[in-house]
Amino acid sequence: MKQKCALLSALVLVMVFVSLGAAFAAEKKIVVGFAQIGAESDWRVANTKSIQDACAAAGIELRFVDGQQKQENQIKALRDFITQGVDVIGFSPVVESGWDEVIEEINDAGIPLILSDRTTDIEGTDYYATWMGSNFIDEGEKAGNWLAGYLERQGRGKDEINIVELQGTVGSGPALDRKKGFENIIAKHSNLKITQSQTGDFTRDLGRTVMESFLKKGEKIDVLYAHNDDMALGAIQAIKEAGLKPGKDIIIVGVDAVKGAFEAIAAGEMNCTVECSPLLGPQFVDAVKKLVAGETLPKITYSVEYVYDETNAKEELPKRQY
Ligand code: GZL
Repeated sequence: MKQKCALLSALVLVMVFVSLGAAFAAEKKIVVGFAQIGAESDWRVANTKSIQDACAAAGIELRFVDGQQKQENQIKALRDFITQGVDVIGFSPVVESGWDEVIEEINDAGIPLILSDRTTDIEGTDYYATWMGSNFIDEGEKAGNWLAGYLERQGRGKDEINIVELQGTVGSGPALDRKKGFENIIAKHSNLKITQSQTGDFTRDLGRTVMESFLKKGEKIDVLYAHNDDMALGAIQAIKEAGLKPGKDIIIVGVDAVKGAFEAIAAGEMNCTVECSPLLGPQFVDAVKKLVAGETLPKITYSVEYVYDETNAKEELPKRQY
């Protein structure tokens, strides 16, 4: 009899501990450290909001650092996350190179790493759990193909066309690959030439300043290809101040598909924007939860994206979230 009571009380004790453990596990908040690039563009602001909103909705504690477009700030934030022992680290690298050391420290600490939006030049894919974002070469090719088709439709398919290019942040994945993708297409059309190309660092102000310098050269400019809409919108100001009609005297192609680009296209001041979705928050939270649950994720997940111009921008504008 006594043995039965002892067994029963041991069983009850075990059940109490198990349920306490489960309750604790259920209670323990997931803590994520996210080292963001900065707030350089409407795209980035929307990207940050998407991640913050999704983490808040999921009850995830987000420790968010704005790197102000400086690599050293992001590296410091990543090291702080390691010291804090967060559950998962998220990160969008401002440039491709210079991350080897800190990434090794993250791997040595055994903290899963999610790469969001941008890429690094580190060999292989073992150093991160998953990458989510856009195919930047594809975006450059979409821009080039749209331009070639538009010129054809305008009866200018054989004209000598001078293109000026506003590049994104020097050394960043989107700047390198959007240039590469666009040039893949330009190479197929001998009448299309990039005559001037300079970085505008993805910002509106610099886009405007560099466009002013392009215009001051006095060379014929038929097209502006900007690696993001913010630089295109800044350049539109410079084109107007030079007494020219943006969207007419100079064809303008951007990337991101931010609201300002839709408004400019609807006003006839811009011609095309290639979508690059910043709304990665829900995908990011889904990946965090799966990693914490011990699941393995696909190494790459591309966003589904479209091209907008005067044929569809007006109708799409009211639906835009960023
Ligand atoms: C692209 C993203 C780029 C945007 C810019 O995924 O990294 O950075 O195109 C932003 O607007 O600054």
